[in-house]
Amino acid sequence: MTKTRYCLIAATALMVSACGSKNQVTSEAGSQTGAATELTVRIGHVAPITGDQGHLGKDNENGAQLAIDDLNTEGLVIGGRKIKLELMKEDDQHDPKQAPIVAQRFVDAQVAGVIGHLNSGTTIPASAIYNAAGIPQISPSATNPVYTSQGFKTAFRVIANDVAQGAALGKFVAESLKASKVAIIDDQSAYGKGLADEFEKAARANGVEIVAREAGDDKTTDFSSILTKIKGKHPDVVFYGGMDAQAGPLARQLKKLGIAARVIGGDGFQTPEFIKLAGDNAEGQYASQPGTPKDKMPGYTEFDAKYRAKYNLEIQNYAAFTYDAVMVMVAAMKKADSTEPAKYLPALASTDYNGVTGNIKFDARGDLLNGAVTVYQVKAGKWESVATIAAPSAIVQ
Ligand code: ABU
Repeated sequence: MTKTRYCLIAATALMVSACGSKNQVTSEAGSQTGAATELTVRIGHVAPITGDQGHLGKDNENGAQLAIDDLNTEGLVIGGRKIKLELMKEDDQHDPKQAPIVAQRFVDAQVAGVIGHLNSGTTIPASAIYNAAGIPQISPSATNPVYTSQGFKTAFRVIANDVAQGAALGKFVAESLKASKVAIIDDQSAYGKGLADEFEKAARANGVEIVAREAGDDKTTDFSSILTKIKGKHPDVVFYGGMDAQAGPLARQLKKLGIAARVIGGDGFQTPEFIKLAGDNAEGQYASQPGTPKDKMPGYTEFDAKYRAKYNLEIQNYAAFTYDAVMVMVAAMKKADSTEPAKYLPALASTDYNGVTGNIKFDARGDLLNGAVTVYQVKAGKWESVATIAAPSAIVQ
């Protein structure tokens, strides 16, 4: 009996806990052996659940679980079978070396699809493994353009990429902040360095002088030597390409060193955690987030209330994007009337779905079409949207 790429487990007294059992089906649900009427279909979710990005990873995982719970409550029938969805949860610790190991675990478990990874640095190496196995992957948060530039038909994201984000930030710094001198620091990750490169290109094209380009890494929390170098260059703005666990201390240390420059960066630190970590220098800082302003997203207010009620937590960042990613994947399964990757993949590629975050359609590479970028500023201790910039192109050339 040939194994399918997905795991269907009979939800009966005969239920088993792993694939490779006699309860697996060979093609569509109708060929399953046994008396089961409900089938369990596993979807993988992966993000850093432990470590300094654990709050972000858990936020994504919570968003995915909410979608799974909503879909199970709604009741799914696909291929003539009642379907119960199950989220297989993994932690890649935002480690590019760990990502392929987790990806192989999903392949071995024959998941129907993967939601993740959170980081570009993990999403990119893992995507080759999913592609080789024919398993659809939707990242809710990885924004480096390389992910969708590898020619993989299995790779999608529900968030605008960093070509769009870097261009929007470069334009904002020049036109809205009227900055003439900018210092750039990145964390040398695929995301942080990639976004900093895109920002640098766009800022220069808009007439901004780049007075310094420095780098820490994705564990750096002491920026004193970098900031001491930068201080003498008198930047109006310090751009940081990286995540909130680093951007928060960076903002705090700027003030301590008497540097008056504003901090600006991308979605990696447009979080409540940044505000907490930046302490008395959070106020007035800027960060962008792909998408329209959250309070204008079609289902965001309702989603936010549901999330808070279920988890007693505020959303960190990508929970709604992750919710949409699961919904888009399952909508494709429904449209194809199959949970088998090879069968629902074409339906996924032609997605036209109105989600919590907006309309989701993919271009030929799997990038979100028409993704806008919004810039937020911390005002009275909260992120408030201050500008929305239409993406010039969501496709890297
Ligand atoms: N988009 C920012 C955080 C995730 C990443 O792309 O690495």
